[in-house]
Amino acid sequence: MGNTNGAYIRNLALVGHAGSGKTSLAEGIAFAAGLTNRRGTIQEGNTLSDYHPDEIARKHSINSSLISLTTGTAPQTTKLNLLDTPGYSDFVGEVRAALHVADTAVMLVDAQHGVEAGTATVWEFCEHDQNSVIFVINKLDHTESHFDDTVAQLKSRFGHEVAVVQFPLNPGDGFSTIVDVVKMKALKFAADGSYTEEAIPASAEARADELHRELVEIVAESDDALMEEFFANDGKLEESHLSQGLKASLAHRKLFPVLCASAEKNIGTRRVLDFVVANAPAPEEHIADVRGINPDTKKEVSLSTAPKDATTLFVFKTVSESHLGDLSFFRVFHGELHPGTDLVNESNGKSERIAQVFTMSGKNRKEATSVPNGDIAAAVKLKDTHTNNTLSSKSFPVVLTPIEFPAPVITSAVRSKNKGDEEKMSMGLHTMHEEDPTFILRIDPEMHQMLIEGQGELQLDIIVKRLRERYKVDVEIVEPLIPFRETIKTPADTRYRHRKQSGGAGQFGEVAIKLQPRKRGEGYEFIDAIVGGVISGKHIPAVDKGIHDFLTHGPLAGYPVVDLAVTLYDGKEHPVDSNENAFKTAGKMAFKEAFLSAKPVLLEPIFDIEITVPGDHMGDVLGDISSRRGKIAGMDSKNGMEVIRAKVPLAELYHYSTRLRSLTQGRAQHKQSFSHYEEAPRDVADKIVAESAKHRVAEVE
Ligand SMILES: Nc1nc2c(ncn2[C@@H]2O[C@H](COP(=O)(O)OP(=O)(O)OP(=O)(O)O)[C@@H](O)[C@H]2O)c(=O)[nH]1
Ligand SMILES: [Mg+2]
Repeated sequence: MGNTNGAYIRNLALVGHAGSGKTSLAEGIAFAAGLTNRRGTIQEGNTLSDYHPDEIARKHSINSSLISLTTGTAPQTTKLNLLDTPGYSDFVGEVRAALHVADTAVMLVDAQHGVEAGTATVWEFCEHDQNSVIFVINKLDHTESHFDDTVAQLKSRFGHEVAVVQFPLNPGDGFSTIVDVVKMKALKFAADGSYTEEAIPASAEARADELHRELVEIVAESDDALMEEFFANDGKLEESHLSQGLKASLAHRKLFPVLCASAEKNIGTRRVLDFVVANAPAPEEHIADVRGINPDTKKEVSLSTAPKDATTLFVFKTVSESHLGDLSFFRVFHGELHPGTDLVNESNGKSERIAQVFTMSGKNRKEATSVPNGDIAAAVKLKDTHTNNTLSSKSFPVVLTPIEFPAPVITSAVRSKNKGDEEKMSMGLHTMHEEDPTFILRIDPEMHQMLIEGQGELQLDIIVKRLRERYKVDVEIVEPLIPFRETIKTPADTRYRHRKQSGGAGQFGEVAIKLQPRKRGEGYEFIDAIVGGVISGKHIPAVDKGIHDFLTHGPLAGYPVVDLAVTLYDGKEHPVDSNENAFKTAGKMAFKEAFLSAKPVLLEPIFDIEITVPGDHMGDVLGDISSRRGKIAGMDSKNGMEVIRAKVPLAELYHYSTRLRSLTQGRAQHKQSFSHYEEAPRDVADKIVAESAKHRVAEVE
């Protein structure tokens, strides 16, 4: 393999909307580079990257896969690290991780559907990580492919720096030829994916000239010297200047070239490979100066100041599965990594020995003797290292910017089907969180349930399936219990005497209390209004204590009681039989009676939700909100999308993101957060009260 300064490395993430053809293109590139001698297909379930049985069964990628390959003949070889990412929005965590370590995003766009929700989402990630972007318009063999419309959409969404480098000569059935406006040639593809260069047919010449000029102009705009040449030379650039300018403007996000393909028919793929080898930035051309934080001084440091023999690497993915083993995937950001090196995990201070490293292609791995700067590889899973950790040499401690994983959009509760499996369940789920930080595990102490949160139902279903396969724990996903509250609507007044005289010492306590509703959020208050010492001071706190039990388990349906005042204004005591317990019981019983006679109600949590939706789906989303007892709080427009704000009861929001996705073909997004408590409507409350009564009967039985 070439030299070790990283100049020959290209780190690419294949990204795009679900089903746009990323895995098929990766397969074609691996075949074109000679890594495989047979091109696998999604239909046959034999691709390099979708090797997991779940991926084969669903015909969609679920995990990102690393396919490393070498192309070209020595000494002019190039190493390509292709990260094939899943398009389903449930797995955006994988996409964010891949873009964090890739220099260039190869963004696939389905020529039939144009720019889709996934395209726009991934574009934002690329902006955040400042990736170079190459568009590949795929499926041009499809009879309903729309190349020109797709290009127009790309330009209007992502800017005029989107420039056509290739256009299809004969899209649709029989698609075989692409016109390349850098080479100014027609590329005719054969069934084996190879191509021959031919003269551009006369019918396409004018268009090729126009697109060539447009491309040259965008390249020239990126550099003053080129702009001068462009004007002095009648809109032309010398060939070497054009190719250098193209490379530089791609590296600095001043040009987003558009290429053509049919990944399925293996047309264009080889040219995509050649194009990225020639033009995609090498690691140091993409980010010249990698920076991080020194964990000791908390100051920013540049890796260019690190000693030559120091090493820094960043773990962007952790897997532990039977098909692959336990592996930590990483990119080297400084130095060269040799197996046997000791590094420090700067997030926990623990030392890790990197024992064995591998070059990966899908599930196949090959032991490597070193990993140079800029390269991506995997190591046998490190004991105390998780995704997002930086490992560095003792001589140059540094923490690199972590991947920003998205906040969860969906919450479910889980319960193990077999009693006694709870610990195994929580251990397994915890490990899976370490592997996939977008999956979050949370205990709800109030409702005593384990909550799992993530990016979508499919992600949670797969987690549960893996729990069964890997940890032999059977769990079921259930709707989380809603933390209702209980309160009263009218005042009440009750007197209660607790008296017991069976054998031994007696029990006596009598209290008279008044209940008064309070405003939302004002909580519980106990007022001592005893005069003349009818209950002695030492017994008064016992009355309050007796009531306290209801502050966690209310008399109506077992939910915490809130927002009322209790005034203890009268009572009686007995010189011998009165004690703390007697007054506790009296207080408790008096409260229960008073509470149930004071028009008790259930309060339910109301959430603020904010939905971003394209205008043509507004009506559907608004209708759906009102069917969920939601109230619209406001509407706005932002970046060509409509923003709806509403208040919706939590009880109506279970798996709302799934519903929103299906209502809008995945084009809407939402955020939610707790707002306040509000009285639940009668029918909702009646159902909850009846259910809680059922539970109580069951507990007694
Ligand atoms: N007609 C046609 N079909 C294609 C082409 N490329 C891919 N497909 C088909 O489109 C479907 C999706 O292809 P994949 O390669 O799995 O797409 P992907 O982008 O990896 O999908 P996710 O991993 O789910 O995001 C498969 O059925 C492919 O056979 C193409 O160029 N033309
Ligand atoms: Mg895929």
